[in-house]
Amino acid sequence: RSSEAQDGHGWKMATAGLGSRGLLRLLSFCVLLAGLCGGNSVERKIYIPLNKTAPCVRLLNATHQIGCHSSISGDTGVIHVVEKEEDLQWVLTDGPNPPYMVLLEGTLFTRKVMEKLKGSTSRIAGLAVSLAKPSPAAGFSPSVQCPNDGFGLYSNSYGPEFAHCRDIQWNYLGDGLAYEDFSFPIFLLEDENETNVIKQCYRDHNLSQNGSAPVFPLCAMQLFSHMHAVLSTVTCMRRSSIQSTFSINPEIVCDPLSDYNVWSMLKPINTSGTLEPDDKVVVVATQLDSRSFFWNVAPGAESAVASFVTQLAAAEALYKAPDVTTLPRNVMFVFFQGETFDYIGSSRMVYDMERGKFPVQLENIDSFVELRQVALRESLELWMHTDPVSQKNKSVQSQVEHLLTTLEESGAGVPTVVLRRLNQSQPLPPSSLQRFLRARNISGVVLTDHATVFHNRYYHSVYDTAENINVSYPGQQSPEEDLDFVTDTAKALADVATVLGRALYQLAGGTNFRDTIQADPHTVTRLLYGFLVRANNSWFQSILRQDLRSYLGDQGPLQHYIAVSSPTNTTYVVQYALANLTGKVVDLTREQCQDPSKVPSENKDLYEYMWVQGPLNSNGTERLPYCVRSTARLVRAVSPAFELGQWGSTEYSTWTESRWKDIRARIFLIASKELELITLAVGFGVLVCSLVITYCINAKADVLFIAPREPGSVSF
Ligand SMILES: *[C@@H]1O[C@H](CO)[C@@H](O)[C@H](O)[C@H]1NC(C)=O
Ligand SMILES: *[C@@H]1O[C@H](CO)[C@@H](O)[C@H](O)[C@H]1NC(C)=O
Ligand SMILES: *[C@@H]1O[C@H](CO)[C@@H](O)[C@H](O)[C@H]1NC(C)=O
Ligand SMILES: *[C@@H]1O[C@H](CO)[C@@H](O)[C@H](O)[C@H]1NC(C)=O
Ligand SMILES: *[C@@H]1O[C@H](CO)[C@@H](O)[C@H](O)[C@H]1NC(C)=O
Ligand SMILES: *[C@@H]1O[C@H](CO)[C@@H](O)[C@H](O)[C@H]1NC(C)=O
Ligand SMILES: *[C@@H]1O[C@H](CO)[C@@H](O)[C@H](O)[C@H]1NC(C)=O
Ligand SMILES: *[C@@H]1O[C@H](CO)[C@@H](O)[C@H](O)[C@H]1NC(C)=O
Ligand SMILES: *[C@@H]1O[C@H](CO)[C@@H](O)[C@H](O)[C@H]1NC(C)=O
Ligand SMILES: *[C@@H]1O[C@H](CO)[C@@H](O)[C@H](O)[C@H]1NC(C)=O
Ligand SMILES: *[C@@H]1O[C@H](CO)[C@@H](O)[C@H](O)[C@H]1NC(C)=O
Ligand SMILES: CC(=O)N[C@H]1CO[C@H](CO)[C@@H](O)[C@@H]1O
Repeated sequence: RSSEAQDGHGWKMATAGLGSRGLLRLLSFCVLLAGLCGGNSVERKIYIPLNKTAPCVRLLNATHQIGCHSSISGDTGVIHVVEKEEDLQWVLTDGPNPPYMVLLEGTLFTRKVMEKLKGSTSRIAGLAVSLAKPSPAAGFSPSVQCPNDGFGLYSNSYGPEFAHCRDIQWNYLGDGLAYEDFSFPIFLLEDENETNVIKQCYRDHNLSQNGSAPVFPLCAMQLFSHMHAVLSTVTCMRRSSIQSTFSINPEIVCDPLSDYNVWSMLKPINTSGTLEPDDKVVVVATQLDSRSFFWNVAPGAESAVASFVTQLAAAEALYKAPDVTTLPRNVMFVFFQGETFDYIGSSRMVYDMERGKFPVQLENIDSFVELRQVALRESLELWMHTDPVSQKNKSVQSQVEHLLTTLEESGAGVPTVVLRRLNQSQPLPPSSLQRFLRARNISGVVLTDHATVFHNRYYHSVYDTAENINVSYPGQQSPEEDLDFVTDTAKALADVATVLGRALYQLAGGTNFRDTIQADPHTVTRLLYGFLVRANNSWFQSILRQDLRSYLGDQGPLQHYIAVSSPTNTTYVVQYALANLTGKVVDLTREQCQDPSKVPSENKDLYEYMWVQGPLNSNGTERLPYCVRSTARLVRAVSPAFELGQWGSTEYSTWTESRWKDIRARIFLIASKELELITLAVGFGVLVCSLVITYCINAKADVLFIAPREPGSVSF
């Protein structure tokens, strides 16, 4: 009985300081706040990952770093949508919650705006750029005005009047953004729906009304694109090489941009040896790669695809001529990779030719025809560019003259292509031929759709898509119908391919069948569809090796960025397309096809053998594979600078790509700094409060919790 009384007394004692009412209030307040803050921090943790983005990454050359990077734990900022230039004011000066993550409308992604953002990095955490639809009307090219300057033919010591594009700024729209160094991350939002998710989050939480500051919580974005390499290729390669001498597990921070060139010969040659000096070869070349500001986004419709598709179609047409095996000269088709980055592919081929590491030598080259951008012809004209400096030599000049006349004759039979000469004192546009002319004065011509500056208004940008070269399909067609739908662009390119095929036939010494050579618009349209619209189509599937299926991706076009893990998708698909168009189906089993050395009639020195998937059978259940024999091969395209260990080379491309660990983007809600402080303070209060209570309870524990009496003492 007395213990009960003591009990109540003890409880009163413990709470005497606070008063029982006060305690109750404090407790309920604590619970309430904890609930509120707890709810808030749970909300804060709801991250929405952005699934369809492309980052801008860091690339390095001998002297500079370009591109973007974030801090190692990602950069975070409150989202602010910038739809017109005036909106920048908020981000740059007015907004009270820096740093900001700017969601920039595609049309505003210009040098002018970017310079403003670059100038106030303390207020900018990063940038997400949405795609402009339709493409910016004024044109947009993040490349430079004088592409590959310094690595082509003209320099202060050779044709100085043409050096640094003094004569013509070929890519006059180029603003050079893709060659700038940014200290914050920049991502491309590829999916409109995701952009809308972000905008909605912004509208719900962050929209400022009447210029007043929005209320927390705010919608924020976090971008991760931390880059390991810094400063320059010289720095990062030296670091890697020092590590690899001292460590078994060196940490590599950058890799050279490299891939493979695709090439084939009209008449098979022994690739284990080299040609005799008096074997003559006509070279026809184009480039495979393109780029944009963002990593692995390189649609390159006009800057690469249209021309390599034309060359593939010309190859098909020429191989079909009945007397190709008896022509006095051979023809070599070559597709250079990495030309975008200071001529990686062509400089490597010239390097290999000079050192006898390639079956064809420089002295074997009789003439050189190159296709650059050819899809945007105005009024039928195809322009023939030649080099004025090498033509100072009269013998070179007469060879070039012969080349141009041959082309003109071949064009005469095709009314829709008008070949035009240019002023003899006009320099070559950026082209692979320049790398060959650096080594030897060969007679060469570059064919383009532009007389002076590029017609391409989206050179090396994300907008150089099928739309840019007017490839479009009537609606309500199935993918299979689109694949075979002959577009006007395909017809026009097939005409160019016909002219090219005929000219090559004649340059190779053919006479009898020139006018029967005809490129197939059907082939051109399928290739355009495959490379620009949907690579994963029935034709591309049927011509690839089974293990290469995944290179076609799911939906959509291929990207033509050279990259560091090779061969890339484009390289393989072009090689297999070339094999399909110029090769023969041979009757070999799978084992024989994979190792033809045991078959007496076949020879691996002369041919390449591919066991391809083949088409689906009639009921669509299985594929009918077969063996294709062709001369379509790959040859390494790594800049000689890395072969030679000259990482500071000014002769060869030195571009490398930084490595990274984590690239991703996400959005979430964040609380204000004040709210976070309050949360902390309340948390602390709760802690102190509970400590006090615990102490009191503990101090009076003997009173509060009466130890069970000894069983023996239970009386009454
Ligand atoms: C990205 O994918 C995840 C998982 O599929 C999904 O929860 C999220 O909503 C997606 N992000 C956006 C912005 O749609
Ligand atoms: C490296 O790239 C930067 C940026 O484009 C350029 O200014 C510089 O001249 C390049 N360096 C070399 C050696 O090519
Ligand atoms: C965007 O969402 C709409 C409706 O939800 C859908 O029809 C459309 O296919 C989506 N677009 C993309 C690119 O996912
Ligand atoms: C914004 O300003 C208008 C008039 O200037 C006013 O009617 C409105 O209440 C303001 N809204 C807010 C959220 O302050
Ligand atoms: C190709 O050349 C190699 C080395 O010169 C020679 O061994 C081989 O027999 C040649 N192959 C053919 C088919 O001529
Ligand atoms: C002109 O070029 C040819 C080779 O194409 C060379 O043999 C000749 O010596 C050159 N002539 C002059 C004057 O340089
Ligand atoms: C070629 O261009 C030069 C200078 O650009 C000019 O002087 C010359 O008249 C032009 N020739 C022709 C045939 O247009
Ligand atoms: C090509 O010819 C020009 C002019 O005739 C000459 O200056 C140059 O050195 C030659 N180039 C090579 C690689 O021989
Ligand atoms: C390229 O090939 C890779 C690897 O097979 C594949 O994952 C990727 O989706 C392909 N890229 C495109 C754009 O199709
Ligand atoms: C090329 O592909 C077409 C269509 O799949 C096929 O009919 C043809 O036999 C192939 N040709 C070669 C040489 O592989
Ligand atoms: C499909 O056709 C193949 C022969 O082309 C046959 O062997 C197979 O049984 C057929 N499958 C079905 C489900 O009809
Ligand atoms: C000006 C402003 O506060 N705008 C919005 C910001 O987000 C909050 C929270 O969702 C909204 O209530 C505001 O209207």
